[in-house]
Amino acid sequence: MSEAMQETRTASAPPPAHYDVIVVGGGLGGLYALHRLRALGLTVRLFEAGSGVGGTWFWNRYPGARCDVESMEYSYSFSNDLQQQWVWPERYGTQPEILRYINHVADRFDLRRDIQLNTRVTSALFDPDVRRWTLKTEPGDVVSARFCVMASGNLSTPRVPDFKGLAGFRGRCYHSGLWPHEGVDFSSQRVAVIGTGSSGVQMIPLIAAQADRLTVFQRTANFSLPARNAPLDPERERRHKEHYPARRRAALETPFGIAGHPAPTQSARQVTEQERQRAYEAKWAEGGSISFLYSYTDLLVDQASNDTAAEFVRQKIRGIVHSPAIAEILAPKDHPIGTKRLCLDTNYYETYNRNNVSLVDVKHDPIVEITASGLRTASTEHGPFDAIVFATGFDAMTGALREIDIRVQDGGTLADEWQAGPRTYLGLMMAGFPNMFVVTGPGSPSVKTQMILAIEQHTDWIADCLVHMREQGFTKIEAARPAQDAWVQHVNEVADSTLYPLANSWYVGANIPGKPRVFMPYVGGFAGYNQKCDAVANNGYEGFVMTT
Ligand code: N01
Repeated sequence: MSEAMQETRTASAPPPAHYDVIVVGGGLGGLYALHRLRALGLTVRLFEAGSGVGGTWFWNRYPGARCDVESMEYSYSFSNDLQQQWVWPERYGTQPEILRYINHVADRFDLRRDIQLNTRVTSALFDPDVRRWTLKTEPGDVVSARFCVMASGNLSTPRVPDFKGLAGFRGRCYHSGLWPHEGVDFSSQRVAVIGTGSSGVQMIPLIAAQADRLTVFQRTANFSLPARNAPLDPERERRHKEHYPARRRAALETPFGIAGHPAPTQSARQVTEQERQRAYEAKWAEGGSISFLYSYTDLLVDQASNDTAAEFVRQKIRGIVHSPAIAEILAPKDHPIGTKRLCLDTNYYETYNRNNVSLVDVKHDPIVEITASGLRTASTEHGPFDAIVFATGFDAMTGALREIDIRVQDGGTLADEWQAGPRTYLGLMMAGFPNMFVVTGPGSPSVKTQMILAIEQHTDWIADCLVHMREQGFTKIEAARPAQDAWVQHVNEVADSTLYPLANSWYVGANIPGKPRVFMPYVGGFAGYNQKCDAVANNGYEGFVMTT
């Protein structure tokens, strides 16, 4: 495993072509993997397509981009010094602030010397005879490694729908996930935004405030709750930091990987209408999505209970938006609340009261084509527009991995293997693809949790596994197909016992035409999942096959 360990390098020397581990992706997952695995004495090289580290937070620079998990939670826990010393200015971190934090981590832990930027991994080929992966990159590197750790992200493949006429649009086009680094000034412009997921909901109020006119094209109305962002109260910060390690441990015992929200004890159906209203009002005033979904035990599993929360939010929308007709378009009625990613906003619904903002319901009046100067729906010509902003989302969870030509010598590709939907064992490995780990892959809680906690849990598991292999003299590990089949079945059964599959969400790939409809994240809760991973490891890596 450690044939490259002895090599010494200087800053100017070309990197060696053989490593113990290649990490793909320089976001929060990849950086922690590099830090953790290098500390084991392994030679590690990290490839990142962008010109800087940060992953999601490097690319998504649209106006208003901000995390919807509170800053004190959405941060690394592996270094107590780091979490004690870093000061988050606001309740929810802005994109520039989070990127600053990530860069600080890269410097503080001296990660940059093993990171190669501007390098997109294009293929990975496993040779069973030598038990090594050979990776090729877009600038033309050819490197080999015993192990690959794919930290290529769950929401890292931006997607612009294949609209007729798009290439002929004479104005500027932007995607939320590929935002120009220098920013965009929409002053005096007529702007169209397509998409009202988390990205659209965050950017729309800011673009509306700057642009001359904004037209929003909404296909699915989304539920959004007030974030109630504010400067972080120093006393609250002090109290949090005083118990930081204990809070992090407590987070491991929760379904969403976030501590501080007492688990509900009652069904929404067990209490009176009055009591429910009081509870929802309190959560609405507090802000945040976890707290709201945690109002009752069964909001995500019982339609009638869910209806009570959904109706509460619909009434709020009707109360905020002055035009009853617009309020009805904005009030979601086609999916249970929380089954698409619940958005958090600052003045989202209020924005539709501005007289420079209009809303087009493209579910009932679909976009037919982009014209040279605007956009045509079935009934109307919209525009002219100076700019169209696509807040149309990502090829989520599988896109980044499927884009790399991953294959085993003389075998099929991972993309072929996943034609009917992703298949993994614990979201960590794929049967038939030895020595390739995934950080927060499909089949793990990933996007349904506090992502950084999920990243640390996965990476720690991978690190422990590599130590075990080194100690036992194993050079190859692979997920066993029966274990993977059983896990995939379990992931589906758990999802089917909830309301999640009722929504056309990116969790099921519904935003990508032709993508198989498979529920991709594991929604059985982070705590149980973590215990399962520990049990597997403690049981001799049950379900994995290791060979010397
Ligand atoms: O993407 P989305 P996103 N015609 O897929 C619409 C994370 N995130 O970038 O719902 C017309 O959610 C699409 O309509 P529909 C977070 O996990 C976090 O906003 O498919 N419309 C939808 O309205 C989030 O869930 C943060 O019917 C089309 C929108 O585009 C995930 O990233 C911030 C269309 C896409 O919404 C993705 O969010 C931002 C078409 N052909 C993102 N195709 C925070 O932490 C798509 N749409 C706060």
